[in-house]
Amino acid sequence: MSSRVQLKVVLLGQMDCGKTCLVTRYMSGTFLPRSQTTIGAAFCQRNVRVRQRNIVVGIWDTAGMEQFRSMSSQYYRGAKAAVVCYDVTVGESFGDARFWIKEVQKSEPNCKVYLCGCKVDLVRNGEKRREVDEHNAADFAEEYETTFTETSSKTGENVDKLFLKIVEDYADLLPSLEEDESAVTALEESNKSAFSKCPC
Ligand SMILES: Nc1nc2c(ncn2[C@@H]2O[C@H](COP(=O)(O)OP(=O)(O)O)[C@@H](O)[C@H]2O)c(=O)[nH]1
Ligand SMILES: [Mg+2]
Repeated sequence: MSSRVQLKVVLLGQMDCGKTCLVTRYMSGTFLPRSQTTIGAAFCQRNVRVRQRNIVVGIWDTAGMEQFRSMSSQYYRGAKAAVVCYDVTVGESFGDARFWIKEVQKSEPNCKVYLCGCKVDLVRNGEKRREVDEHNAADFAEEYETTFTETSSKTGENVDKLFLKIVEDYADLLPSLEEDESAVTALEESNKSAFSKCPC
């Protein structure tokens, strides 16, 4: 049975920068070594327990529309978090990140943005040269008031941590459990007094 999504997370970024692999690693703990273009609408859902709450997280992945730099407004609608990805070995993809941050901030001003440098394993093992400096990316993230991290979907580095932070940030904005309880108590009290006033 599917539950109602509370926390909508959207993935954004240049084609091939690693978005689908990031979602796959988080959802199933696996890595797809072959390039697979996301076909059709990609959506997945996961229940996460944080701060003594169960939160239903829905993750939307782009379906190739990113190559035209045009996502439908429906894609952004209601998103509470956006993971804006780039490839740490492709400088141009970092330039694109700026575009996506502006797009999401324009469409959903309350959506929290997380900047994510993907494929960091390629520079750690010397397979590829880094084209995006970590400090520049961190400064850039600060300028746009976003959170910054570098991940590898191949090794799993920082992947769970990134999504856990997204869910925790969301949970921190919810009314506290005590407030929920006192609201329920207040409601019960008001119901009681409503009954006591009942003429029948
Ligand atoms: N080494 C390495 N390759 C990656 C990583 N993430 C994605 N890739 C590869 O990069 C290519 C594009 O990845 P994909 O997730 O489909 O990109 P998308 O178009 O942004 O969804 C694929 O061939 C992946 O196997 C990573 O963390 N490390
Ligand atoms: Mg994809």
